[in-house]
Amino acid sequence: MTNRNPDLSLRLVGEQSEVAVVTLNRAAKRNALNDGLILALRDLFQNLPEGVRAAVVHGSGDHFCAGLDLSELSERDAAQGVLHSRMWHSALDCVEKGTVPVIAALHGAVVGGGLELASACHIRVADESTFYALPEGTRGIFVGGGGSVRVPKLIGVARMTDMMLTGRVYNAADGERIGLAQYLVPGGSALDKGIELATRIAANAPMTNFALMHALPRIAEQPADHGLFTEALMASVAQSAPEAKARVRAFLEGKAAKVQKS
Ligand code: 1HE
Repeated sequence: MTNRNPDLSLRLVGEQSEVAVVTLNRAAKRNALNDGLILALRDLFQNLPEGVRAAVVHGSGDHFCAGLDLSELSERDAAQGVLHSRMWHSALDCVEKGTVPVIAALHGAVVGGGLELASACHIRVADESTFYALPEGTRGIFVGGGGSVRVPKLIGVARMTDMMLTGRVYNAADGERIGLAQYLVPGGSALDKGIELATRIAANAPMTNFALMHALPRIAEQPADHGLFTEALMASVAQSAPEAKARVRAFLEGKAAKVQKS
């Protein structure tokens, strides 16, 4: 692994070290994301160890992440500002469109760039202490880490506009209700739940995970006719993988789990 930034750590869990647990380690600064930490995230997700099949991102201390490190918001001209935002884009693209599904395990503040990081993940698990905000509006700036593309996909343009115009803060329960997180769990249990889900995801056929990460979001943005064609191509690729054939055969032979009523 190329990451040597002490503000970011990686540990492998699971019977075959198949789950990567990525920890933001800047609790004294509420895990605010400075340039070094953003680049370390990019490097880490570009170079996950072989054998890793799913990842969980969480924050140390009382908060997930306080967003952009405001102490680095120095004088930049327009071109430098664009390049800085593009650096965030490339790092968070490595999270969203990397090699494995990523779960954000949330607690405390998930604000500004912290929400942008969380929204680049595929699943968000929030504990009861979680709160969400986009204080960029009140700081006189704008989102720059992909938030204007990803957050409206979760909650819609109207809710994001309200968060930024009025400084509205959503608590954990309301966050789950509007779609900021898919799971709401008791205080202190988001990381455990995230690892549990990641372990389950790691056991999927790799082609299924690939299709969900790389085909589904693109299909959702295609015109229906194109989307249906892409879906057919992806379905055919997935079905023809030997692992899919083996899994279907196992079910037909009564050797695989049935879907259980929840
Ligand atoms: C920081 C940052 C930060 C804390 N950059 N240093 N994000 C924000 O506007 C959110 C700003 N932060 C907060 O509102 C609060 O810190 C929290 C609600 C997250 C946490 O509150 P609390 O009471 O636990 O901590 P604190 O006392 O406010 O902060 C502890 C230290 O962390 C303190 O430094 P210290 O040297 O005085 O101990 C804070 O200055 C420092 N700290 N947050 C720098 N964000 C790609 S564009 C994205 C654009 C954005 O993300 S804008 C939104 C930025």
